[in-house]
Amino acid sequence: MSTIVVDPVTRIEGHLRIEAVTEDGIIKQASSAGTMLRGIEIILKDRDPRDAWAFTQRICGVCTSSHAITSVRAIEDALKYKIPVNAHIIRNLIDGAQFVHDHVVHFYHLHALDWVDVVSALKADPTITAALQTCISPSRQENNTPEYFTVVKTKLQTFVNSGQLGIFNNGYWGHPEYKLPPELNLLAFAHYLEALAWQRSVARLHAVFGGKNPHPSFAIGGMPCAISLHDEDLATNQKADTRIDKVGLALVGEVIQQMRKFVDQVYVPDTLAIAGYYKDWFTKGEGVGNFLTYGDFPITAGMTGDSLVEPNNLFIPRGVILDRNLSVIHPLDMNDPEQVQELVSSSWYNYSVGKDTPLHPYAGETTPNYTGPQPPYEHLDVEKAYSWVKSPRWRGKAMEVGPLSHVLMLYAKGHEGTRALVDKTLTDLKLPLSALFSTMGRTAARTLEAKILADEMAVWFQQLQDNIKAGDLRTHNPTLFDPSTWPAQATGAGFLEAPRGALGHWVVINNGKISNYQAVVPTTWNAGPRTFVNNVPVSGPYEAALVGHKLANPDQPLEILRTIHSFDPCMGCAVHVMDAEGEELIQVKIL
Ligand code: NFE
Ligand code: MG
Repeated sequence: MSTIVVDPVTRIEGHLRIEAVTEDGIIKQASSAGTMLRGIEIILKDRDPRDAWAFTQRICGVCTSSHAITSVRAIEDALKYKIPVNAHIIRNLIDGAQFVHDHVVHFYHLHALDWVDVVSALKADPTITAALQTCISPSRQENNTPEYFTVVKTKLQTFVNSGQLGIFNNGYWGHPEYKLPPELNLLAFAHYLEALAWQRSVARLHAVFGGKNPHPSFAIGGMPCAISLHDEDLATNQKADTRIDKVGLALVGEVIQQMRKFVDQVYVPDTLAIAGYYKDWFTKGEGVGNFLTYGDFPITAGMTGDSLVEPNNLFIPRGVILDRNLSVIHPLDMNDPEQVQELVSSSWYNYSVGKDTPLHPYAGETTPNYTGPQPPYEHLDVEKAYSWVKSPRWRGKAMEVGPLSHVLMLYAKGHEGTRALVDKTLTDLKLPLSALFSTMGRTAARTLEAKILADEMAVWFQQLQDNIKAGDLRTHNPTLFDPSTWPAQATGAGFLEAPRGALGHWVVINNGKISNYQAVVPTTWNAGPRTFVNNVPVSGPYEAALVGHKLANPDQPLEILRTIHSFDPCMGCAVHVMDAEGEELIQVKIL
């Protein structure tokens, strides 16, 4: 028996430590620890609920708009503020853009290097790479020539010759588990560089609607956007005296096309090509086998007037799938104390009701109580508390959230586009449906949902334009915001699907002030530590997914990175930081 420690796991957001107990190179038990504390929930106490969105989006530098919208929805739910249909559409577009942007960045800049050996690309023949590009993405008209790939290869050679690999330093280059031919490695590296420029450009959609990115500006009661008042503005490119004028809407349309093109011509074909070399990873990293979605993207077709978010009218449906059984979708109620709970059995927090009593977020508590060893330490005490992340549970069960849950829920509900895309992908790869329950299945699901949502964004954008042309210009309800009209007490739950999965905020308002605020976040669901039912451990998704991995070289635990990255961790979100004492060393220790 030996314990492998990876701390911090890199190419993620925030600070994550994995301790894996191995026997004969196979992981028998894994412990997932968030090693930094953040206290947004504490900061929000006694504040004006109208300000909550601005604070909560500082939970994270990645999914800033996700927290903002979720927070606004929680306050709107508490105060029964309905919003206009155009505001729903704009929020759909903002969240959809967040998914597509984030998934591409995750794939190329955070996860691909687990599968792509950058140094091997130096051996590639650019002519073959160009042919490969044409083969896997025939519709791509640019950046597909031998000359282009020669330039990329020279760039890479210059970089390597400089001896300063920078962000590629400490990669496990040459690891026997890298299986791609040099030409595919070069292709992926070229797209790594292209995706850097692409992501900067498509972030402009958030700036049109939210003023800036990250941390766009929002407000309760809709979207603070004025939409062009005149049809001719749309037609003639004349700048109107409004903030979202022709230029803004045209830019949104352009960005959506830019997103769809990159997803269709680069991201999807690259994922399929890479996955074809790693088919064994469609049977590893299964995880807990339970999947949860709060659901999101209000269906705006046919919607008129003002409305709250209705859980039964969502593009990604709400529900729970248990034991990989797609034939039953269990209903989920976010207000039911039996259903959404957070436990701190293995976390560095105290509950006034005792550490082993689960709490629903309305009654949630955030009382830090660090009981771990003082750094520098060799091990965490994984038999006791070992993480700043709490453990959310649905009826006591650990749930995976995120792209795989979204795609499975759409598939289980019979969404035609999803079914066609998933079935075609599996047929092309000659894999059964069960292949989705895996590390590579999770990664492929993220790619497929980027396509599903990018395509849907074009539909929402058309609806927005149709509404404007029909004279419905409202994005905001100006009669709201008056605290003198609020009830003395109110509770509200806001939900959203973020790129990493189900995000919920719960707020309790007393006499115009926040008396309790709890965010239960996607990475908390996935990264949370063990809980116990009748003393039997219930592992979270990260921990469960790592068990059974065989490490080809324990000094370079690439397999751990592959499976952890397949979830796209965001520890900033998970623990909601800055602890000046935090461990900063990049280290892999074999103890
Ligand atoms: Ni910090 Fe976030 C997303 C939210 S995640 S990135 O997606 O909410 O755990
Ligand atoms: Mg929380």
